[in-house]
Amino acid sequence: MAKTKHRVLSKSQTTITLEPPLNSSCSVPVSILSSIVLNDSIETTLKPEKQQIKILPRKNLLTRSEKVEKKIVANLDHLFLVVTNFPSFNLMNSAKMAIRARNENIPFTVIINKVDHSNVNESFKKKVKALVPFDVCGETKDSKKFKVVQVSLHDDTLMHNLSSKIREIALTSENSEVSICLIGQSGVGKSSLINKLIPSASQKTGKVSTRYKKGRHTTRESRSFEFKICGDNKKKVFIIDTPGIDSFGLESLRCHELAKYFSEWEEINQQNFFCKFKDCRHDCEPGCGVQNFLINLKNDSENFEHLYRRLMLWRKLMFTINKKNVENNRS
Ligand SMILES: Nc1nc2c(ncn2[C@@H]2O[C@H](COP(=O)(O)OP(=O)(O)O)[C@@H](O)[C@H]2O)c(=O)[nH]1
Ligand SMILES: [Mg+2]
Ligand SMILES: [Zn+2]
Repeated sequence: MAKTKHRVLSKSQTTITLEPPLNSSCSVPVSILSSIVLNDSIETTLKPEKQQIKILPRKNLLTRSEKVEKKIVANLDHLFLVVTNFPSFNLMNSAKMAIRARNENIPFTVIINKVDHSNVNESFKKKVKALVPFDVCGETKDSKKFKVVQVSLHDDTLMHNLSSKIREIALTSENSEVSICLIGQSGVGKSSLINKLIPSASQKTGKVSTRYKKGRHTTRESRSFEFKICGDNKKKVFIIDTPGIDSFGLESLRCHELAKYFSEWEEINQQNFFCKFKDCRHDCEPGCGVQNFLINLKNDSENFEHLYRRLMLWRKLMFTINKKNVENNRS
């Protein structure tokens, strides 16, 4: 019995591309096709009279929810959360993507693209930092996982930095095959970046409407491309393009998912800044540990601002969850 492992390189509603391709006598049954997700590992077993196809267990799965949950991509080693301010930046939407990644234990890097554009200014870059967890104890192992990289399609040095980042992720990974997915609103430049990194990719790119500052959906199909890292041929790196996600939707978002993404509150509490209340809003409650910690940072403007923005984002997300709960209880 010959067993072969295949990687799903692309997937649409009706078609699928596998690497290595299926044996000519095999096909993927429609019943399985709908369960397959981009970057799945599929095992085929050729028996004399029939074929067997199964999806191997996933190490993680990125989903978004509208009315129903939609699976985007599986088995990621790293996520590039691509943001820019042309089209306009949507913090809540990006935060939702980051929360999902965090909860699936997928390390992510925020990629600020189009730094050549005047909208991508310092105040915008500060806003973006709210996506990156605050590092309570200095350079911890975890904090290294969440970084911000600035890039522009029109700047070779910055593009080189992005390639180096990919190389670093690949070389520090224990896996021989490393999958990195680009995710973000449409028009942020995901496909353009991939085309620049892997010229053979030739992904379609779109224009950002100046009037609405919104990107158009040009990438309808998700697709994975092999990225060659120089000097090391043992590692296989796959860079994955996804369609723009303008509404990530987290209808099913729960408080415990927020807790994992905002793990700094727990860390602050462990450093003796205990909140007195179990359900503290970290607002103006007397004796709130997070507020006390924040006050202690007053002379450190950069850290103060970062933590303050994280706090604001957390409150906004909590507010959304609580509002939803109240609405659900009413109906
Ligand atoms: N100014 C500028 N424009 C860019 C940059 N990267 C991409 N774009 C433009 O942004 C538009 C949308 O790009 P696209 O790759 O289709 O975005 P996607 O929807 O995220 O895949 C295209 O017109 C690109 O030329 C950049 O670094 N700077
Ligand atoms: Mg695209
Ligand atoms: Zn508190």
